[in-house]
Amino acid sequence: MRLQCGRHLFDLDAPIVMGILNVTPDSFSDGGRYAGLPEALAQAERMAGEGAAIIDVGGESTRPGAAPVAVDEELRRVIPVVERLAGSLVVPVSVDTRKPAVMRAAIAAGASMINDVAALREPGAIDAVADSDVAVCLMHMQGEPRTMQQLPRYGDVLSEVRGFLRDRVARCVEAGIARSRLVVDPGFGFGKALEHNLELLRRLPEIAADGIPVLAGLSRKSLIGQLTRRDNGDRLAGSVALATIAVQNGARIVRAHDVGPTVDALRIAMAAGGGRRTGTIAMTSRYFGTDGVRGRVGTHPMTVEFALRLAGAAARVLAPDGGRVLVGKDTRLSGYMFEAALEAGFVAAGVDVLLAGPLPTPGIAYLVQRLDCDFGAVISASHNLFDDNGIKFFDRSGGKLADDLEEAIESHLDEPAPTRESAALGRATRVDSERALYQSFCASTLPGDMRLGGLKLVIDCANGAAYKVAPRVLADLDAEIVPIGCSPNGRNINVGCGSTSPELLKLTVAGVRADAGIGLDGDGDRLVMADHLGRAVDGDQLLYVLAKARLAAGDLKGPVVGTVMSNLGLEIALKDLGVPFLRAAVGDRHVLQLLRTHGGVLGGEASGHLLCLDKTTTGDGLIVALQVLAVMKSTGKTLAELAAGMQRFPQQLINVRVARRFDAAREPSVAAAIAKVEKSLGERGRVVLRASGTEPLIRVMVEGEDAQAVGRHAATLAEAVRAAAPAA
Ligand code: 7PJ
Repeated sequence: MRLQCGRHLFDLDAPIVMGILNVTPDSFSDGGRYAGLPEALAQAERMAGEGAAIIDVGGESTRPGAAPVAVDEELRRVIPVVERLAGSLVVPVSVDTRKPAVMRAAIAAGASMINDVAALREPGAIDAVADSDVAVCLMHMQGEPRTMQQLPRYGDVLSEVRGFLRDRVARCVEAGIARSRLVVDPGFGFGKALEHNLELLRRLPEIAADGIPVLAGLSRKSLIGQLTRRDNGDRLAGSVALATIAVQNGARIVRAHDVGPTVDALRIAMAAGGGRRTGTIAMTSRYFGTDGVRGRVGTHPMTVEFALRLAGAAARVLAPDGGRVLVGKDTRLSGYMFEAALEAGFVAAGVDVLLAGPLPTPGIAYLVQRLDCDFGAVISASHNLFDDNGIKFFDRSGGKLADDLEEAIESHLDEPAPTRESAALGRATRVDSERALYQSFCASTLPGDMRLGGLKLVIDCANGAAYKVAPRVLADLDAEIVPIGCSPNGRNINVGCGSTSPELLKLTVAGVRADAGIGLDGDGDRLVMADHLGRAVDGDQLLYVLAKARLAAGDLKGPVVGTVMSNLGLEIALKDLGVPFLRAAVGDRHVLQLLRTHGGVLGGEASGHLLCLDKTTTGDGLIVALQVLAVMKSTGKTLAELAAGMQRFPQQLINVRVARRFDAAREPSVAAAIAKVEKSLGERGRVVLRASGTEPLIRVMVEGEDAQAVGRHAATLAEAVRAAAPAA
């Protein structure tokens, strides 16, 4: 679960702590100690040092009975502090305010989050934050601070609080605030009696189930006094206990005065609970996703400054005593910037840099090993448009970094990039001619001394990383080539061409009467092909063509591996050949895992991310295309003829948006509907229900021979899911 927080991006898989900085003269828990600018700065730095991931600055006391503060007074208290903190702290700054004018001024002063106890209900508050990239915390409160604790009453406190938060989230989303910017908070102590607070804490998982990160503010609150009879200055143990329980019940952000002890407690809770990062807790943002660091260029973490630190951190972990790194990229304009930043960071850390320039990601994976480098770095955002970019690393064998190495790199990311003394710096070299090593490797994956003379091929490189290598390899093998999508200008990667937009490829193949078309994506790991009639041949069909040919040649090992979304036609066609077929979860790493477990060599997804493990260790679009061309060449058949043995079944996918995620297939009514559809489809049809990993969506997929029946069944099941979904 991610939270966008200004230019920061939090991965909330592990909880984080928000440190409280009160700059009010009357704050109930720290009595105005941080009202002066120097005291406030020192306290913020202390909390960041103890592991606070956000600092929350508040200039209006909301303690029960407190009187409101005038706008000018609040601005005077808060804005100078925010300006200073935003300019000097590494962690983002949040501002605790209800006033639109303060929100606007805070954002202008560099705040990354607005924490509003009134959930943006003041007129103008939504507008004040909508047109920015700050995170927003929406809190529930009954009544007003002055009177709220007098006689709080609820029918069902959980439904009321949750209903309120859902409504506020919906209004924010309507106003254009992305869900990825929102946080919700039940507002402990805000118009709630002890029993309400305890029930909300117990039932926090039900609020967290909505999929918006939950913030819990329990630190030093009066419920601790009610339970322990201790006054304000003596509530540390109670606060830490409540923070731990909140996190175990699904809170992702804990607001705390005593940052150090809270961080310790959460670290232990996470380790004991067997969180993914055993023994550690991410007290700063986690940057590495499944595909390295990704994002919008110019927005954290895709900035030049971050790339420099990333290089420094990677060098510390992957080449601590100096060594050698290979850096490759695709064709995005921002590639120049990130390449230079990585080069500087590596050289400064004493690592020699080989700059490969534009080269497919699988080409870098190959050359890291071939050129005996300690690790590799690729600058690419794959099939995304040019204004995104990403950085990922390979280990010395060209494989993905192990989790513990990624975590070690992350742990250095808040440190400045190291600079060694001048005698110990690395050197940088451009390695243009080494590209030929990868080209010959690609050519060597063809059987014997096969060449491609006599084939006319359209090659579409998506204006991306393969634009030099792919046409060169094919032409050197004597194919007649018609290159398209081979004129990158920094902005046109994946625009109207390549494997994600195959229309141009299909039209061109038919138009120039080519034998086949090859469409790669921006970083060259995905492939779609077109037959001589200009019809697309997708990943499932290519997998079938390769499996059949390998079977005939006697070198098909293990099962073929697809995913739960692979077309039923592939399964049936392979069954007819007597080839075992297994389905992995969606995602190339799951396919790879299953192939390894069962000793298979062929696998992949309809999107064209295919693996031929007998030829190469990673998904390589060009190498897979060469394998298909080899089959065409050796059988003398057209791609259309080769693919004809597999009948694609009509598929219908419906995404059903639900109020919160649930296990749809377990609901008796849905299960009954599925059973009915499955019975009517028989052996020649399939139903898949999957919950989206990131959104409250249930994906309903039906496959069968008759497109109309498939559409009807899908609609019926979608309706059954909708009817069974928990109420909002
Ligand atoms: C909270 C808050 C809270 C959020 C305060 C105090 C009183 N913001 N601001 N949640 N409490 N989001 O710190 O005890 O619980 S002020």
